[in-house]
Amino acid sequence: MHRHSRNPWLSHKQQARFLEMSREAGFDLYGFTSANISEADRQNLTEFAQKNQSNDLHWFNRYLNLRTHPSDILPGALSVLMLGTIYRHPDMDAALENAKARISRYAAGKDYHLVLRKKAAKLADAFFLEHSSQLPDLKYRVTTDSAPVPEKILARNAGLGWQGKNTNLIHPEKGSYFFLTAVFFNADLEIPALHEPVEEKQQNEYGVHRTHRANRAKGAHGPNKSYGEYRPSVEGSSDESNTGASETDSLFRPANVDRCGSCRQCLDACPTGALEPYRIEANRCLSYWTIEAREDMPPEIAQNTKHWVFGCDICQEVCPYNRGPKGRRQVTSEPDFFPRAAIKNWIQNPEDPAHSTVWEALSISSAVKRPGQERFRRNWQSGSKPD
Ligand code: B12
Ligand code: SF4
Ligand code: SF4
Repeated sequence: MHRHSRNPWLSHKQQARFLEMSREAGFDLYGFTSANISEADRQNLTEFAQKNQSNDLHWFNRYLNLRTHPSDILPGALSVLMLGTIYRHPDMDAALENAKARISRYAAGKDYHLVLRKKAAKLADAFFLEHSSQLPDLKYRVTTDSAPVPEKILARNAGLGWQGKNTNLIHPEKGSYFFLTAVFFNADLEIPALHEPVEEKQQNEYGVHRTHRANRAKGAHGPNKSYGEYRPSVEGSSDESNTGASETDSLFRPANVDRCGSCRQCLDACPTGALEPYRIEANRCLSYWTIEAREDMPPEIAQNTKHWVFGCDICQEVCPYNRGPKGRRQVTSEPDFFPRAAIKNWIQNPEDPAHSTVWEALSISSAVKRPGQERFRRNWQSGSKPD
C-alpha cells in the first residue's frame, strides 16, 4: 500500500495501536472508516428528514447537510474511529421485570453524552500525544449523539455491527445495548481499515479473503472501505433459530453483515407498529413520544405504551442477539453506566415527579432530563401501572 496524498496518514500499525488503546480505555467495540458516506445512505437520511419535518424531529432537518456529508464536521476530516460502549446491566434488567413505570436501559446510569465525550477525547489525546512526532498536525472532534452526524451508518461502515430490522446497530456477540461515539480526524487510512487488532499472520492469511467479503457486505461503502473481521467465540449461541445466525455461518464474516435472516420478532413485538424491515416511522415510536414529542400522544399510541414512560426497549428486548446466555454476558464495564438507585427504585415505585426531590433524584446528570419535568410527568400520568 503506497501513500499517494500529502494528507497525514494512519498506517496499519498506528491503527492497530489506536484500537488497542480504545480497548484499554474500556470501549467494547471499535473500528475505522471513511468520514464520508455513500449516496444511497444520503438518500435514506434525506427521506427520513423529509418525513419528519413537521413533527418534533424537525431538528433533524436543520443540519441535514452535515448528516449527509459528515466529513464537514471537522475541517479536513477524512476518517473516523467509531467506538461502542455497552450500557446494559443485569440489575436494571431485573428492576425492569416487575416495574410499574419503565425507563429505558440507556438512561439507567449517568447521561452518556457527559461520560463518553470525555472518555473518547481522553483516548484521542493520548493517541495523538504518543504519535505527535510522526503525525504532528492531527486534529480531531468527538461526537456522541451531540452533533448531526449519522452514527449508526458510520459504525456499520467501521464494522461494529449491522443495522437490524429494528434499525439499531447490532453486534453478533455484544447485542445492541451499546452507545456509539465518533472520533473524526484529519488523516487518511491505510486500507483495508482495521476493525479489531489482528495479528500480522492473520492479516496476511486473510487479507484478500476479507477484502472480497467486505466488498459484498451491505454498507461497506465510501472511498476508504472498512474490512472488519468478526471471529465468534466458540461458546454455544442462544436463541437464534429464526435468525440468519449460526456459529459456523458467522465464521470469518465481518460484523456488519446482516444477520437478521427471516426473524421478525422486533417487527411483531413493537406495540405501536412503528417498524417495517430496516425502517422506522419515528412518529409512531414510543421513544419519540416519550422523549421528543411536545404534543400529547394520540390515543392509539397512549393505549399501547406498555408502561414505558421514558424511551422504549421492546424491539431490543425481543431480539435474539440480546437474549439467552449471550445476552446475559453483555454487561457494561463503565461504572458511570451502572444503574442508579434512584432510577431502579422509582421504576418499582413511581412517585409523582412533580415533587422536586423526586424529579431531581431522577434527572440530575441523567438523560431523563431531556423531555423536562412537565413532559416526564405527563408520561408518568398516562403510562405507569395503577397500584
Ligand atoms: C433520530 C434518532 C432517534 C429517533 C429515530 C430512530 C431511528 N431509528 O433513526 C428516535 C427518537 C425514534 C430514536 C429512538 C431510539 N434511539 Co436514537 N438516535 C437518533 C439519532 C439522533 C439519529 C439517527 C438517524 O440518523 N436516523 C435516521 C435514519 C434514516 O437513519 P438510520 O436508522 O441509520 O437509517 C438507516 C436504515 O433506516 C436504513 N433504511 C432506511 N430506509 C431504508 C429502506 C430500505 C428498503 C432498507 C433496506 C433500509 C433502509 O438505511 C439507513 C441508512 O442508509 C442517533 C444519533 C446520531 N447522531 O446518529 C440516535 C441513536 C441512533 N439512538 C440510539 C438509541 C439508543 C435509541 C433508542 C434505543 C433509545 C430508547 N431505548 O428509547 C431508540 C431506538 C428506536 C429504534 N427502534 O430505532 C443510539 C443507537 C445505538 C445502536 N446500538 O444502534 C444512537 C446511535 C445514539 C448513540 N450515540 O448511541 N432515536
Ligand atoms: S415503539 Fe418501542 S418497539 Fe417500537 S420501534 Fe419504538 S422502541 Fe422499538
Ligand atoms: S429481532 Fe430479529 S429481525 Fe429484529 S433486529 Fe433482532 S434479529 Fe433482526
